[in-house]
Amino acid sequence: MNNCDYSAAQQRYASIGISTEEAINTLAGIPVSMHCWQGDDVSGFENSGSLTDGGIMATGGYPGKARNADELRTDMETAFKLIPGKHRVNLHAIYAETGGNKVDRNELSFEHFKGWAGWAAEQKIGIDFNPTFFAHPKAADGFTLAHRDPAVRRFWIEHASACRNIARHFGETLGKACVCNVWIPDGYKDIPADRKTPRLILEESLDEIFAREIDPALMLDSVESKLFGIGTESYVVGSHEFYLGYAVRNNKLLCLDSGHFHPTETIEDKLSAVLCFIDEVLLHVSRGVRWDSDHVITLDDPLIALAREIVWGGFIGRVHIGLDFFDASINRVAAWVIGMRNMQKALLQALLAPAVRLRDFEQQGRFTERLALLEECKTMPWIAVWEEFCERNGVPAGAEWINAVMRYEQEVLLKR
Ligand code: RNT
Ligand code: ZN
Repeated sequence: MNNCDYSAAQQRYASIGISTEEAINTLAGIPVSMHCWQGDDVSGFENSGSLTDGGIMATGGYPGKARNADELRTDMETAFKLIPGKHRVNLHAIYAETGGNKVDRNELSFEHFKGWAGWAAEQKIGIDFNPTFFAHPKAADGFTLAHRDPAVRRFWIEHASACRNIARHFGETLGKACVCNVWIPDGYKDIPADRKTPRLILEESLDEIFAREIDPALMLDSVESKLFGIGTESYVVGSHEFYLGYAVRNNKLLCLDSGHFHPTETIEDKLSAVLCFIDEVLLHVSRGVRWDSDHVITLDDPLIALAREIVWGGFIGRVHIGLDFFDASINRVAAWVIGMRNMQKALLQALLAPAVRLRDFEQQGRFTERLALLEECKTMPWIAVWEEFCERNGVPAGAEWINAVMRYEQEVLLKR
């Protein structure tokens, strides 16, 4: 791309009242939390249980997955070199570095994440965190925080508490609040006779976990709902209604994962609704294909619609954007790059759209013009602005990034 394409685009946007410079600056200030678990198919470093026990699954046998924290960090650094802007990394408790010692999840402490914290400080990025309630013998029967056995429940409450503490330390060390997101797999394969009791137990567990007040400048609690999972096809304790109610009542962040609703149900419409009642939202941007399959996000209509809601609703400061997919059938570094760049491209398109004009049309009942202009936006020269943004950030603007990943595959990944 050359400057003349950018200045032509700049002029074209100026003619509809949009400043491309402003869009670029705003985009530069929106971090996306890149999930570490795409790098190793959600394996983590513990080897203690099966992923499907948590109702999730990574399929595919693409070579070169990261086997330890150093490899995972190097892979993420490689991805970040191909993604414009400064972002965040989303970690799970199973990525603890315990120096070969077995440390059970209820005993984890910040000590085990010093390697990550040091690296994040060096990279000048923030960290987000997740307790891991799956792939563990104590989750093998499908219940964790909603377990009827108090001893099992205790273990998971301790784990969650340990994780909040780790998250707080990340926030303190890195000077950026760490979002600590609770997702549990609990539920039933077949028709339950009692939907109520597990929910009451879960509520009690959460109350206990969150009883300790932590400064929101350091750590933010969020809760993630789900509709169904593998082995929990008929009933999930932590449903959308459950956590929406919980978040509203207890002033928590609600996490909306785009794969956690009915297969044709998208999440863009939920943002302006839930943000009437809760302060902040966490997004797990994902792509379900027929089920919660966690495919890499593409620049599709749901993604564009979601980005528009974030931007046009004025919610940039209240929505924490995280990605959540894990495809083991393609190059994992490429999966990150594709997903991150798509999220940013969707945001850029939203930033470049004539939102004020569209709203004016709407207010005046001029729906023909609203639809016509919305469609015109799709083919405006936003790509020239994207390329300019990439160039200013020192990353490849177009498809050249793929060669960089393929070189890395040859030189590093295939040697693992
Ligand atoms: C599972 C949830 C959850 C996980 C990650 C690994 O359905 O989406 O967020 O994907 O925590
Ligand atoms: Zn998720």
